[in-house]
Amino acid sequence: MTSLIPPGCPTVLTEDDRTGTSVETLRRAFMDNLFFVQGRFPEVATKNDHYLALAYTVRDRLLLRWLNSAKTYRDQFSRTVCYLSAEFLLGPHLGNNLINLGLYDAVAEAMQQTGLDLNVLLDQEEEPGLGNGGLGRLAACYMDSLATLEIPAIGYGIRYEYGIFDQEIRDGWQVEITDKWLRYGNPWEIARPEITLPVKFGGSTYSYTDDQGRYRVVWQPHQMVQGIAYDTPILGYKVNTANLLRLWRAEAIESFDFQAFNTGDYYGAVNEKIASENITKVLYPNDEQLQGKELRLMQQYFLCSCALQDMIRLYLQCSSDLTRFHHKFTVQLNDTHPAISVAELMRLLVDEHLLPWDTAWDITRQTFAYTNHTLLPEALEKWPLPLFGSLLPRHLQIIYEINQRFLDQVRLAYPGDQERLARLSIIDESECRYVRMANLACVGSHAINGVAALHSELLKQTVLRDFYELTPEKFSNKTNGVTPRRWMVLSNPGLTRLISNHIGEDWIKHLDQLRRLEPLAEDAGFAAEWHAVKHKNKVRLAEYIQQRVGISVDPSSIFDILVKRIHEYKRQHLCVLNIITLYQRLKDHPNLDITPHTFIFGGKAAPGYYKAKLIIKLINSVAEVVNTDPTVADRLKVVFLPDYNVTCGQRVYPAADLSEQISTAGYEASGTGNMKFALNGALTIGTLDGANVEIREEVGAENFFLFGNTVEQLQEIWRNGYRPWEIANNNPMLKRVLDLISCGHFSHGDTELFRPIVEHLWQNDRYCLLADYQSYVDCQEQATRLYRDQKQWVKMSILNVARMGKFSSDRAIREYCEDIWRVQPVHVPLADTSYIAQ
Ligand code: BZD
Repeated sequence: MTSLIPPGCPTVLTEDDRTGTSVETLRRAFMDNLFFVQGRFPEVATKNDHYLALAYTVRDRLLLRWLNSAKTYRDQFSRTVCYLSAEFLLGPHLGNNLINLGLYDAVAEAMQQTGLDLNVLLDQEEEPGLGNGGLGRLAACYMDSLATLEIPAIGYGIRYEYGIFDQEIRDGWQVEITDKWLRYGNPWEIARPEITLPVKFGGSTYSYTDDQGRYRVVWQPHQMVQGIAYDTPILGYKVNTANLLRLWRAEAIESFDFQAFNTGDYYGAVNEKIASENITKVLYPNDEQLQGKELRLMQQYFLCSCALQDMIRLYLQCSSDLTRFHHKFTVQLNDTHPAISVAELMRLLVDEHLLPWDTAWDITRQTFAYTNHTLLPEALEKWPLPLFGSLLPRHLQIIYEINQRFLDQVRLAYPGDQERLARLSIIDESECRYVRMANLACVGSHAINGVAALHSELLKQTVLRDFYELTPEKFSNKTNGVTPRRWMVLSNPGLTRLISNHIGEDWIKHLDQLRRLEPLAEDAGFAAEWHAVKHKNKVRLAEYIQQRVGISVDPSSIFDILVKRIHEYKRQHLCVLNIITLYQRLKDHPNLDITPHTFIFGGKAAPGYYKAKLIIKLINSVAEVVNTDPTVADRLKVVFLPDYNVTCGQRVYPAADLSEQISTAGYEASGTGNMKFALNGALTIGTLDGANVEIREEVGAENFFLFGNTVEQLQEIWRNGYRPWEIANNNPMLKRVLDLISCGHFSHGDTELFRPIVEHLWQNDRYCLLADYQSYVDCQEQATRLYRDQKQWVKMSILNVARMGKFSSDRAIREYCEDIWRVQPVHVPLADTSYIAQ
């Protein structure tokens, strides 16, 4: 193990204390932190003390790289990517940082010498759940890749006091528990109370002409809060680059408190404080009732205002010429949640920094790019005008101005086309009036992208069609990717070792190199090792299931896994229909020779989404019956893993045989779980939806279980009048399955409980479960039959992994860098600690 400090370099702190990486140094630094940071003797230290002492030991080693990165960027005034996202679903830091530092084995050894088990300490970490699902996790994978590729980047987000709720299952139902992730402190962040920025809300505006004849607008807010920065270093894999994740927490501004206090309104002052702090209190779940939630709009604006003010602050430290702002910063809008940034940057440039409108508009458009993550029309954000105007009166004026100028251009391009004008307008004038955030994002950005090839095509044909026709050159596709560091190296050490033993370690940074595994797919010895790794991972998951939910599952059965947020379009209930079909077959033919099958589900439902919660209840109800029926005799098992999160995902993906990616074609923008499964050697059963299409293209149609109607076929079905009841009446097994649910077989005789689900399937079936049912059941049978031929299955598994190189987030980030951000890597030189002395 080499020291980070070059020989001969004068050290102020001894290298051993903060930067050393030998086992002995790590062990000593850990003991030191246990004593001086945690204030504990080894005899009385708890697991959490041990975890924190280790976290601080690791953090010291991060800080060295972080400060060097910051210094390098500052010295070079490096072009920087700012990733603006209301969510960053990071997952636990400790293991990931150990992997990226290359210190995992050394620390494991140091802990062992101290009589501790690193795995136990890793389990102590409470993950920051600052995201709902795919969108937030994508932001985290992208931060990892940006640092690994040595791209200067800042992630800007919100430091929610409560992240996504913890899920408990009681009597089969989801119960939401608040996520107090900060309860025991967060060793990975550094508070920056000196980086504090004011954010205004409400009030009114007035205008005047200043003494230089300039038209000026002043916003007199009703409320003012301050954003305080909390910084977390994001280290790249085996590089010196550590980028910044800057999350903002809202706080009352003291002078406001005192004002109220002095007028004798003490409780008013306290209320003001509470109201301010509420802004970053809780992450909103991704349900559809978000529109109209004032606090949500406040959160969004708070994030954007803090982030943009911070960028301008950093810019002005090095240059006073704001007209070149977009040369220093390129800002990616992660969906429309931060789209109000477009109006905020205009406000800051025009009102506060006195730039002419046209100059400011040029800068703004060249600064922003927008990623869309959904095709669901009801999920497109829009804010009622009265709400928007009362909270952000100046922004509404700015949006009107942007819109007027934009619509003038549209009129020139499409004379007389009033309908198109109405569709393109940032203001929805139908019924009650709204601000359409996707329109604002499109108008204010120089680039717009979808997150998988199919999704990007459908965007152009559906929700963003008019924008595509107007400015086709802005549109591109950037297929999502996932980081192999967390999703293979950290979570699947067995597979990582096996692969690296055969092709070296380059694949971890250059995932295309996995191709070199292809010839090994025919190698019996390699296949046997591959199988052994998967089996071991399955045994580990089986133990976890036993301990977590008390269900014993057979690691030799096929592990068929569906983990993701619960939503009707993701069709968890289609999987349930297949389970009931298998159950019914076993009841009809008790001696039927079926492949022993373990179905594993996991995922949270938005608290306000009743149908999704009912689907969880249905899964658990079916599990209860199937798992205890003596006729089934352990050949079928159904498990619902509570509180699915990143930590749980790290256990689940490596243990999967079959990955369920069964959304209705045209609804899943991309999916990223599909990539994590395939990278860990699971075969996919899926529809032609989102990135499934590209995964199948890469791994080969013969190594992918495809079923279901395509987007075009579904369009045809709806055009001809979709009649799900006819499908059910003409398919005896399907009808029996639906009837079995309706008659209360899984609900202790209650015939009402699941009626909302079953009735919807009979009568409307928006997500076409019945249209895809038979194809799915047949495909499932084909997959499970093939599973009996382990030689063939393992070969397909190896080929899947070998051909998944495209789905690294490194590839995705390289594409963003080249096509959208036009940003180059900046090498951070090996640790120079000399300035620590200054
Ligand atoms: O984004 C998801 C899509 O559904 C996936 O198909 C895609 O792979 C990922 C990443 O691109 N979208 C979300 O996860 N969306 C949210 O979590 C969300 C959060 C708040 C409000 C609305 C949606």
